[in-house]
Amino acid sequence: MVFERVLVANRGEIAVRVIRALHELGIEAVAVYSTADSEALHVRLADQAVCIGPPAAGESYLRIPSVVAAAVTTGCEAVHPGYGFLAENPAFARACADNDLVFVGPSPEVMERLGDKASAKAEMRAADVPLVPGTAGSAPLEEIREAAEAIGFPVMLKATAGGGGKGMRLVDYPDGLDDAFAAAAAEAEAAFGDGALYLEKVVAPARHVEIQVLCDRHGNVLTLGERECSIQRRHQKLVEESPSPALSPETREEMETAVERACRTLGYEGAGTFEFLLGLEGEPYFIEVNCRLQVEHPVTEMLTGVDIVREQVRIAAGESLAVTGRAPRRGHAIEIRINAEDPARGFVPSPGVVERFRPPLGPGVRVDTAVEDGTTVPPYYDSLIAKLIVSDDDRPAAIERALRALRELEVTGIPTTRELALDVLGSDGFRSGAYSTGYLEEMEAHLPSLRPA
Ligand code: MV4
Repeated sequence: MVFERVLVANRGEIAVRVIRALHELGIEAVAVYSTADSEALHVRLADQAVCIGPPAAGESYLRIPSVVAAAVTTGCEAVHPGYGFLAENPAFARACADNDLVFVGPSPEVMERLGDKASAKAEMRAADVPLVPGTAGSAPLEEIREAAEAIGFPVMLKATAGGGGKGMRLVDYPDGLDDAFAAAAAEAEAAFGDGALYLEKVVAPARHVEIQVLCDRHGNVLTLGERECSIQRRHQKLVEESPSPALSPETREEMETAVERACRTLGYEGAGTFEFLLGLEGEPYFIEVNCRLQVEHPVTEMLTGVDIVREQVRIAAGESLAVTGRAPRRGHAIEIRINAEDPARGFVPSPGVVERFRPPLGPGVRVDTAVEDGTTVPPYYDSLIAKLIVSDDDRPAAIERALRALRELEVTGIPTTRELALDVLGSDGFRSGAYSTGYLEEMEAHLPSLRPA
């Protein structure tokens, strides 16, 4: 292996996940931490740790000079950004390169082209990936109005700099377009410093399905199938699974072929995720690319046996993928996110001290977490405290295993989304597989954990 020491520019369960991959490759791991995380598991598992600032992420995990300095002063050769924080920041990737650090991810140029959603769509159009009909790029109000009249209402306004639903507006009628345009542009300007908008036809009801890829710098591409991510609430995913109950083998192959073509056109390197909406007939429409490892990557690892984080590091070191084309898959995998949130209070984050954390064990069960008995969950960061991932021979068996494991999981001291997940996995709608992105909102009145006590 080309690397001896790698900086892990993250915290929580994903920092722990990356440190494990590094150690298995015989690589030393250097952690960074804020003063809120001095006792954290990722700090204890790392071979060295550097304090990079106070609790606020803007003054620690998001501060590019501090993270780069931590890598340089400890003699690291590469930086793994995890997800969130600086993971999709081209300026960070560039700062790494300027300091002779290998950034584990695509080039800053590719990140820039794909980070702009309108330009990402242009790249995908060039590679013949199926797109949602709409404007060719960002456009002024007059042009958007013309396009909306041509497409027909309802339409969706989206921020080119957006993602995760920020700066997005559903417009039902022509009357609402001016106000929605102004509101979405202002929201995008405030959130991203860029108010540019583009227009799309609305896909509804829709399912959210994403394709995982790994690409090396020698032109090899491995596609690892899809993850179905439609069980979400306000753009926070709760359950992910693979295979998607909504994908025919033909559509899956069509999507994987299209994504492979796009990766070659782009010169993509590293792990990436291509997000699609699936319409009522299961027809795919590309929406955006994520240039990073994703929270739900273990679903694919359980399904394929490929260690995505290990491959990311090997690719960054210039090695070739051992397997290319379509990754072999077996059975069915499901991930359940456990968040420190209070369902009784509209899912507000509920940080605090975890009194007891007893993870489930047994066949086909994996838990990714940085939480132990007595861990303090700080209020400054994401509320994700653990991911439970299960796999089994088929979907019904995987659901039963997930339910068994969820019942075994014990978290005391703070409220979590565990009960909600039990309700969802036990519901007829989830078991049928015929759910869309509106499922959780539609089910709210019927799920016991969501009824006020
Ligand atoms: C859409 C859509 C319907 N039609 N685009 C939400 C987050 C962003 N990444 C894309 N999103 C959507 N884009 C068109 N043309 C519906 C959504 C959407 C959604 C997408 C995936 C998962 C959950 C969602 C929840 C609400 C809306």
